[in-house]
Amino acid sequence: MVPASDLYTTKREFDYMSSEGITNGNMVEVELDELIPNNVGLSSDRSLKRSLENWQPKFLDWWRSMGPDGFQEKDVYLRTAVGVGKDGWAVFDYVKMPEYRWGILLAPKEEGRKIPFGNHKGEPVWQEVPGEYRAALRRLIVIQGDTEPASVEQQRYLGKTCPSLYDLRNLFQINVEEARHLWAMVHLLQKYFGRDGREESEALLQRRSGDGDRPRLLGAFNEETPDWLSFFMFTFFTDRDGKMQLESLAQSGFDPLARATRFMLAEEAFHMFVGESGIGRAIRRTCEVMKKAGITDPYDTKAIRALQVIDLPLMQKKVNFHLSVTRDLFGSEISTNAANYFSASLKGRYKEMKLDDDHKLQNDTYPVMRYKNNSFALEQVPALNAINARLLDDYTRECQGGLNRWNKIILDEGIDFEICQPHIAFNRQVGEFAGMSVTPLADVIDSGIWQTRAFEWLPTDDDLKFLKDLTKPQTKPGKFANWISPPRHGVDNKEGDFEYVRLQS
Ligand code: BYC
Ligand code: FE
Ligand code: FE
Repeated sequence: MVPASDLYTTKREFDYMSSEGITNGNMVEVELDELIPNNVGLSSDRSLKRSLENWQPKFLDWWRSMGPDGFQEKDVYLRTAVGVGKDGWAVFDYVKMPEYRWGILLAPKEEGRKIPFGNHKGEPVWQEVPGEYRAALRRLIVIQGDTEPASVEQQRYLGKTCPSLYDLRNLFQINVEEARHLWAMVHLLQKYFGRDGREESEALLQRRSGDGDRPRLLGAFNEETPDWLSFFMFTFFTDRDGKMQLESLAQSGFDPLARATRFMLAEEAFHMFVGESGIGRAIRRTCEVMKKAGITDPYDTKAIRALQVIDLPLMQKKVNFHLSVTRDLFGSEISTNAANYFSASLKGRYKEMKLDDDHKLQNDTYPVMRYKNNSFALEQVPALNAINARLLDDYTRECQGGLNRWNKIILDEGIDFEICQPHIAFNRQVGEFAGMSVTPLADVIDSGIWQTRAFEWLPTDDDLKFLKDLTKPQTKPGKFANWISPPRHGVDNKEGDFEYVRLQS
């Protein structure tokens, strides 16, 4: 049986969209001939059209200077969303990236939609920003918007070391889609937040990932993505935070935000697929090469690295790093900000509509892991304050699904190794466990000792150098770098040696 993660991705995304009703219902015409393709009736909103068309060249300047380095004039086999319906979803063709049709696409309006949670539960959803929530909504949209270009900046140099044209194309697909997510948030800012919104849209193009003076807003988006294993880890772990956050915003009482994020979610599925399958392929290759060389000890890293594949302990270290940094993106486990967002009906919970409670949570509690009296234990706290903790729990469960599938590959190859999630308190900078010195197995230790042992748990400079040296570009159609297996299926069902990126053009 083909594992779910290996199924043809567009089908998965399409199934997701169908299950969420994104592809059903009455579709608003997509204005495809406009400078900015859209299904928001831009042609009849002159001032918004003008302000977005004014922002567009600045966006393109940003894309050219901070988007993929090189490759801008190459033909890339990309999927462009030209509509939110069945026919518009999967249109594949060769495109030069700066000519990609970045558009504004909202999931269809649900007639009669009612606010599903918070103090305004049951009221009709808002089509305009309620004055009292203006600042909070602006902040949520800006934070969401800031992560999108940040990830493009982080991935800027990866094209140069791609393991195959297939992977190169997937990288670029993700990059153009993250840039479209920026468009989605900029549309909301410019349409609903007037002058403030226009200023925020400019600032979104001015902050830079990792910059000392003007960094991106959230920690993980200022880290480097220096090699392809990091990229796959990022798309598995960090894009999945994106998914969880977008799912929460997709519940919002502010309907334009709910509709924008619902359509973004459909694209997110592909990003996580790239991460999960990428790591799975690297694991499979490592195991195969080990077996062929007669290496049974996964900790014989010297011998394994000599064969130019990534040892499993290093994969575990990368998991430890990306997972802990991404957990920080959920904010403090116990957070009054999150309680306020929820009570104000701005940001809900994962699968809010499927949860069986009053969706107001004023009298409920939720168990949150805390460190007290020298031990970790669950403590019941007011559910409203535990919204971030709950989302992090949902996220942890989802991650485990992927880890189980990777471990199945290792098991099937007959190698004795298991990739695990480090303890929730490991290496945290935000929230309950910020600043504690905790091992992946939950031992709380002296901070000096933690520092001297960090090399056991997190990638060292030597590890990163190994990865950097390993990832040499492989750009022959149908060929793959030594450290990674081919995927099971091509994009858009293309044959193995399909030229996903025309480097000669
Ligand atoms: N780094 O109550 P707290 C994606 C600040 S990823 C730096 O703990 P709250 C994507 C916080 O701002 C999804 N600062 O947290 C993925 C606050 O500051 P003030 C992005 C941080 O507010 C891959 C203070 O600490 N979307 O889409 O409940 C590729 C205390 O706040 C961090 C969203 O995040 C941090 N990690 O929750 C491309 C959704 N964490 O007020 C794209 C929108 C917290 O003291 N954002 N702080 O100055 C939110 O819902 C919330 O802002 C957060 C934080 C969940 C991020
Ligand atoms: Fe995104
Ligand atoms: Fe994404």
